Amino acid sequence: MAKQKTIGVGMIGCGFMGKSHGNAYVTAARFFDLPARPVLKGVCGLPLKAAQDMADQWGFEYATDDYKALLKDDEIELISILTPNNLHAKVAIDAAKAGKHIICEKPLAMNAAEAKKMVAAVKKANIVNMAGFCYRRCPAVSLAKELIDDGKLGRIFHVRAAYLQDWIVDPEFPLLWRMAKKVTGSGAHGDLNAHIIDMARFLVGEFEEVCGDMNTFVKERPLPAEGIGLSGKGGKKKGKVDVDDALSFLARLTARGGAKGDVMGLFEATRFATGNKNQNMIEVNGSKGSLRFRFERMNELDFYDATKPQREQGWTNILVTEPVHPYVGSWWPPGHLLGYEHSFVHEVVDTIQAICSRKKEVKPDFEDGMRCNEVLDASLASAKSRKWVKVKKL
Ligand code: SOE
Repeated sequence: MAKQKTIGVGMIGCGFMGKSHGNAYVTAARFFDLPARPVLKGVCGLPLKAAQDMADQWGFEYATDDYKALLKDDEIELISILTPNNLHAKVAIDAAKAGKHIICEKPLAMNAAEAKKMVAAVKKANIVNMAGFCYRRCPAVSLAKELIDDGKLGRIFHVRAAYLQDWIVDPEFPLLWRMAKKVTGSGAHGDLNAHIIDMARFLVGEFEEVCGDMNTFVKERPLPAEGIGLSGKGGKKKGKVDVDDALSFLARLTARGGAKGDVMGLFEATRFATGNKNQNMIEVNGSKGSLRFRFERMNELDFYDATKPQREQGWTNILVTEPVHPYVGSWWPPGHLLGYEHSFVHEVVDTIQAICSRKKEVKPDFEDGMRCNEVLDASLASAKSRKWVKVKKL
């Protein structure tokens, strides 16, 4: 058997996203026919023990607490940036200068101005760059895109999306980095609206203007005493929460091929939607039909085909597990469901294919990440001013 080409991988950050990307790199070549097999080289994390534990558990060759060590390693070609948001720009620009291909977690940057510098750096370095909006690569969302591009929905009227969680409803839940403005930029907004903004751009088109509202329901929380990531305990001392707990906004969008600003959009991100654990949902209504997706039922896509004879019209629930559905043919037989982690495997598959291709392009790229940051910036400014704000394209 001919020896398969390999591609050295480095990971910076080893929390929740470390596991998602680590698993994707380990799994991708086992299921997909890849032009190069990822090899886990180095992982960087703080404290060093966290990186060492990750290296041992996932099979990285070494651990470090200095990300520049990974950038100096000539055997590493592809880097995943999985740090808190305030480090994305610095690390990505350094990685681009070192000539590494990059997958960077979302939101790409703290704001659009910072994202613009990242876009410039990856363009200059001519490297493959992906912004980690994983939900695009759930097979049901990819199928929705195919159906919309095939014209199945006709002229688009509405896009309605919500990302609902409830993990911080308890006021005693500690003030983790995801609630500290200088580290995260914003709260539910950058964390969750980033995803649904990207899905709306993917499925429908570009944002023109927005009108937002936001609230911070719990203004002070215990500072974390122990634990990292999405869990951990609070201590006795309290700190001020300086980000939103929820941010909703109206929008006007331009659908591909449609009149400017003709589509009405409605978006909501909250960590206070009691009972909703990770309910990321989107619905698109058009002149010929509608589509809706709910992540907590991620293997299904609902389609209403209004072109059918009236007596046959009704919502069709498509179980997206047939080999004809995007990505599915490489997994299990029909009816064997996929999960959250598969969307990250699909990111890795498409990134490696791009690295080995002549065009060296993959979507969503850093420019898409910047477009999303522009919408985040505009809707945050609007929620503060309580006025409609135009989305400024940088
Ligand atoms: C936390 O709210 C979080 O982990 C997000 O940061 C992810 O992007 C989302 O997919 C799941 O929830």
